[in-house]
Amino acid sequence: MSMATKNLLLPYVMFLALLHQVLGNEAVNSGQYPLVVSTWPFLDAVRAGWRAVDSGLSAVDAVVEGCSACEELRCDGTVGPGGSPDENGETTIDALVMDGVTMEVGAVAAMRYVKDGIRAARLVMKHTKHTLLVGEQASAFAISMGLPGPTNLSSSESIAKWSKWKENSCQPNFWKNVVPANGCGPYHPRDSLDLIEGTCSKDMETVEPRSSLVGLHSHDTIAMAAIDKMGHIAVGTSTNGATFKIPGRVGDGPVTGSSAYADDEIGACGATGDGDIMMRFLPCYQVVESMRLGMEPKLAAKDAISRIARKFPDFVGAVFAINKNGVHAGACHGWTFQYSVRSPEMNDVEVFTVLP
Ligand code: SD4
Repeated sequence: MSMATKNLLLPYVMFLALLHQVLGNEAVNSGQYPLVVSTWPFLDAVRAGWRAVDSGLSAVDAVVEGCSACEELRCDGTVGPGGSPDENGETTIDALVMDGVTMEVGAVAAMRYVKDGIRAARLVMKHTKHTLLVGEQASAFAISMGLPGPTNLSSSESIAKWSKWKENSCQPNFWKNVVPANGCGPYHPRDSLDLIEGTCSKDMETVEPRSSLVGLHSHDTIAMAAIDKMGHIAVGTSTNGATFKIPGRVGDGPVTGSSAYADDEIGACGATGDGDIMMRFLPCYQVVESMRLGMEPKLAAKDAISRIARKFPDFVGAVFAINKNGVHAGACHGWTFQYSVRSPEMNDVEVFTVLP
């Protein structure tokens, strides 16, 4: 081939090489996913999610398998049945699943008598046009769709914890501005009684720091994100909420954008901590939207947490963030946070520690 012909062909060859590279990057797994990430060192839950996604199942299947494993294992006592008794000693469940491809969500809140929170959430997503079912109607729906129940969700541990709390005059609790301030209910609004009976001096309230209610073992959620082999993203959460919650209380777990959020175009986020405070800020929606505007996962996570901390300096919580390329990071406030990751270059799940 003459030099002139070579020079003529060179741009064409370079174009072909570039095309191959671009198409190759699109078609070939970059090695950064599949990926499974969860809050806390819930190793077996992440392994279950990983087995699903590594065998070719979807990201939604992976988070359902992962969170379901945590429910069965009763991770930390705060996921699945048998933990976090409410003021009546009952365990109820909040759970959510979100598909980052379709932006469909299914969730259950304050669900009684059914232990399979994440599977119930997926049934809501798959078989209804709703997003969130609550309470006993959520239980009836889940049972009618084939989940086991009705089941007593208490355990000997949850009942023992609750009895001890009753003996301790129902302290700490989630009430404020009520009488009696330092005893068990029934409670009444303090302000009106103050006016009528002048009871304020009788019942001075000790102001509890929030951290006495929301500690490491009274308050954990599994929030899990998965990227499947197709690069699709999903998130799931499951929790039995806050210990000694007022019956009917729903936390951040089933609230889209608060406990978790996923958008295939951008990435995902999972949260844990004081859901009563966190759900006011939709931290996971914030994280994903910040990444959409160009923030790296680390900065997006820190920013979402500091927005809450500025208004509630004693709140306890954390988020993890992943972008669609599998880059992950975490941020926390009020406690040291750990999150777990399984990716193709790891032999097993690895735990990352984030300091406040
Ligand atoms: C809630 N956020 O119900 C949940 C529980 C939890 O870590 O700990 N999350 O408030």
